[in-house]
Amino acid sequence: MSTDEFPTDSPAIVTCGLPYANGDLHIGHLRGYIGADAFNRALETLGQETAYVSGSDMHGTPVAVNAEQEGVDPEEFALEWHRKYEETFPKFNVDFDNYGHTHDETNTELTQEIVRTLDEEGYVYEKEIQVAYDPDADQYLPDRYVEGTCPYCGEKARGDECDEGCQRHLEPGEVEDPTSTITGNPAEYRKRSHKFFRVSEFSDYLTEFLDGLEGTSNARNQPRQWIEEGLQDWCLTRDMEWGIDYPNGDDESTEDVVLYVWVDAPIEYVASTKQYSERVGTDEYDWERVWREDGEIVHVIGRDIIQHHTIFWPAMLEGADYNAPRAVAATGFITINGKGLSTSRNRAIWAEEYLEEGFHPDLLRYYLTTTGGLQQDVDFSWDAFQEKVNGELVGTVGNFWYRSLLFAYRNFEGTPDADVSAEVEERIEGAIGEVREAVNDYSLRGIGQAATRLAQFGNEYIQRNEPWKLTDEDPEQAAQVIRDCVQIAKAVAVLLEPITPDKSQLLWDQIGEDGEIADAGLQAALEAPPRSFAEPGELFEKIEDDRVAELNEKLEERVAAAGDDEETESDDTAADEATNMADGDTDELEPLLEDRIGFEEFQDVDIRVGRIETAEGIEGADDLAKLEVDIGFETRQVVAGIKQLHDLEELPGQKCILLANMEPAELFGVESNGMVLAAGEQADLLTTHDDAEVGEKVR
Ligand code: B3M
Ligand code: ZN
Repeated sequence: MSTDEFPTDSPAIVTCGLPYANGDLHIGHLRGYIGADAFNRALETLGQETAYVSGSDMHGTPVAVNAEQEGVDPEEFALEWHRKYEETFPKFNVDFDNYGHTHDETNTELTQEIVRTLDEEGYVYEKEIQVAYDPDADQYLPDRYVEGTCPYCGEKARGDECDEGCQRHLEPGEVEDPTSTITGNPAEYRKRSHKFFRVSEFSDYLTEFLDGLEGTSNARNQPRQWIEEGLQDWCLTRDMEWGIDYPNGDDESTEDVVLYVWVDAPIEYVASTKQYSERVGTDEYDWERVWREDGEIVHVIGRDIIQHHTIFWPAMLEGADYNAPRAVAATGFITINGKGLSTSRNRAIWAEEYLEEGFHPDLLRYYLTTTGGLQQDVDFSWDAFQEKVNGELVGTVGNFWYRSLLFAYRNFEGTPDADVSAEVEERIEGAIGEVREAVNDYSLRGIGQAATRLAQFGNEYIQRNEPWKLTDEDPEQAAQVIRDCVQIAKAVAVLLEPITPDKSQLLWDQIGEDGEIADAGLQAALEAPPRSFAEPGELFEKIEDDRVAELNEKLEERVAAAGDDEETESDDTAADEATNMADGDTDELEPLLEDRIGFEEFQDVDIRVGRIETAEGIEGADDLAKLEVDIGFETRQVVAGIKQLHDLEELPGQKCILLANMEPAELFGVESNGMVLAAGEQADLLTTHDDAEVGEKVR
């Protein structure tokens, strides 16, 4: 890994979290796979050597439990889903260079080799622990075979993850009040010997690693806290049959166990790269250089698996003498109509369903990558989808493309013979710069916005110059304007290609370019298009209101059929609600409120200048910080959703603005007595700039 900006001289590898091969893919999955695909394509446009790999996650209880429910052998079950995924991804233009699976030979061998190395290097030891057991089922209860309460946040949790609360990984034996998911009986505990990885020895290494880690801020800030709290060693084995065997076959203690799924799953990133290298040849792409020397490793993941990717995985890589990841970009969750996506309640947009409705994949790609920043939760509704597609893709991009190319075709049979004006060239260069910056900031939305804004500029440019009036009055000037517009149209297509690869290709074809726009690179945005082209067609189609009504109805019906019951709602957790400040979607400005209030009503709001005295994280709450704020008369304890977005150590001493007569509330067991005001995606804290004293009222 280098610390240079992209493009660098080292090859990159982009990965996305492996889907468990255990059920249909939905929009929540797609956000990650499309996001990583778009990022990889964007790197390519910068001229970065890169590859994009992933694979199906075949092992562990997520697969074993579901296969058991269907009465099928886990291998057969997982392979069937794997094959479906292989078919589905290309339909969304998710273009993996290699898509393997964790049960194949490459991954099995590599996993055993890496674990053997860790063992030989002294990073593995054996320990007797209490393991949950169900006497009726006569079975040990690893991971999803057991449920209980999270010892960190008190939410309902699975054996190995606090999936509904603080998202932490849980070690065997940690979940409180364990119940067997097989019989519903309380679990018993039995002594078993298991292998442990000395993660605790990597604290200093990981602290330094996190300081240099790129990607999203949540992937640095959360693990820092876990390290501060003290790292536990990590149990590497599980009492089950389905999985990869521990490498030393003759060791009795590992006879009845397999490796924990989270050991072999990330190794598939390496195995999949190796398969790619073997296919194209190491001269073309060298997996060992990437993973063992100087590759730029970029992991795109869901925010629920940050711990695996910023603690366990880099510790494994370091222990086995592999290269460290350059970036971990952790995406937020997807909600549907403001509520948690729930596969059991059928409140999801399924990948196949989306396609069957006849929507082009690029529309969803655009929606998912440009609605909100990467680490924000993104709400999907058919209404918002319609608004975004009709407004930005049809109204701005499509409209500009079509009107400028049609005008060029009708009046000049293609690109007019002229040089691009200095103004337009500069504007395009600016947009290229914005894309470069966005890629280096891991901001997909930034890429999309650079392209859409350029199209918007194109619309204004054509409107301002009115070429339709010029064709008779000043044909030369008309040619100039249209020449500029064709260049802008081409540039928008080039810039948008990582997000809308098909539509960009179609535009590329329409202006008479040869080959693949994906191979063209960002500089192509400034290169002259061919002289002549055929009559263009419209590339985006408006989504009509009745279509949206129909889709909403379908969604409501199937959620109702699945028995949506607000009483048992567990997807929208307290944690999610408490962190709205960090996650609020600020892509579009919120509309202004119509209702006016009088000065007296405003007087009811007591806003004060404060000074932050202390700031610390709240245990179990990933986004919340506890602040002590001096407001002149007294010091207030306030909970704010800013932990991921600010360096807490830098806050003491800073002035802030506090809503003092806010009803007290309790969040994660901590009283919040007021609200600090902030704006924007990064929770920019409001403050005063001159002589306002602590305690003074804001009017
Ligand atoms: N299979 C799915 C998840 O927990 C899991 C990812 C593995 S990535 C190495 O999101
Ligand atoms: Zn928890």
